[in-house]
Amino acid sequence: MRHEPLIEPSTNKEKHVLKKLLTTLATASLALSALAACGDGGGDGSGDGKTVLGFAQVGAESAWRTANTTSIQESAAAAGIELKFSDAQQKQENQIKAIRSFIQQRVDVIAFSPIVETGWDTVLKEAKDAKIPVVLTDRAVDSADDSLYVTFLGSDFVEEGRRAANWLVEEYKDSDETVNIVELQGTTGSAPAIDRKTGFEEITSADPKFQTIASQAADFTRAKGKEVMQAFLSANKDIDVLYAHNDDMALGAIQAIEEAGLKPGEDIKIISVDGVKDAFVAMTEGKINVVVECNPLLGPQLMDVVAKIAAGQPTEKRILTEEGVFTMDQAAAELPNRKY
Ligand code: GYE
Repeated sequence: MRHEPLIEPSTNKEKHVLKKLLTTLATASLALSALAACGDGGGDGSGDGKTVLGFAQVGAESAWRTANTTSIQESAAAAGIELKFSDAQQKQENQIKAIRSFIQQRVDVIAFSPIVETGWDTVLKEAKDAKIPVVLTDRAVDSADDSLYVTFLGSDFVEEGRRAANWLVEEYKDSDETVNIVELQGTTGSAPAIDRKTGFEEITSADPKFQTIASQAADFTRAKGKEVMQAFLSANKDIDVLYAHNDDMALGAIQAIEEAGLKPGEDIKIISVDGVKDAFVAMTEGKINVVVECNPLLGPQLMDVVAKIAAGQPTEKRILTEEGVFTMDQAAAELPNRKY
């Protein structure tokens, strides 16, 4: 069967009009690809056909964060994704600026790890209006409008808090005495600080023998962990357990405990979260009792999501990372496997 042409010019004039139309279309398409190659159009900021990802990182506050950054940089390179990376140095305003700059540069996808949970709606609406999809990694935002991001890839921090408390319940199952707990919280207002506290309290509040006698933010850093632990030690005579929301704060606190003439891991039992190499070393030395793992190596999963989005494929709204719990007696066997 012969296919009828959609437009069949019969007269010379019609032929001329059609020729002109085709030339105009060809010129327009050339112009469009040139625009895309300029780096500010067509949703391809690089011009060499690569997907461009703008990533706004929290900072470099902990070993976890450093491992997370390396993972993202290495996986982007391996996946052939062009990465524009910005470090907000633990300031929300810097992260907002970075996101605005990514919008201006018209990157294909924006990903970021929100320092705190709230205050993102305005800038996320700007990204949405510019039709640039946003992926949340590691930390979530607290927003009523979940259309402002495509997916959230990261850990379940509430569950991590529960796992930390479950170890405690097991450790003290045969004792009726009061257990005095001090807590070093992560950055105030951040998802891991809020959720790790919530999950821990959910379990410990079921038994009145568990008493949290002091709880304060130490910003996820070693220096602050040490400083706040010193304050806890001088204000409280009888601390049984330290629950630190991350390893760096626990490692800082260990210094304070040792300087006070006490034995970390014995006089004061230590529960921590993350699972970085130095924490495993501390466990093999008997100074940390248990570490709840939080995996920073999100890069490969993030690049998969970015590639899917760039290809117009659907993604799940929530992507969880898989994690375990490690106790002192398992530390030596696991230490050689720790990459960060
Ligand atoms: O636990 C801490 C880091 O958001 C899960 O941030 C992350 C946390 C991690 O500074 O070490």
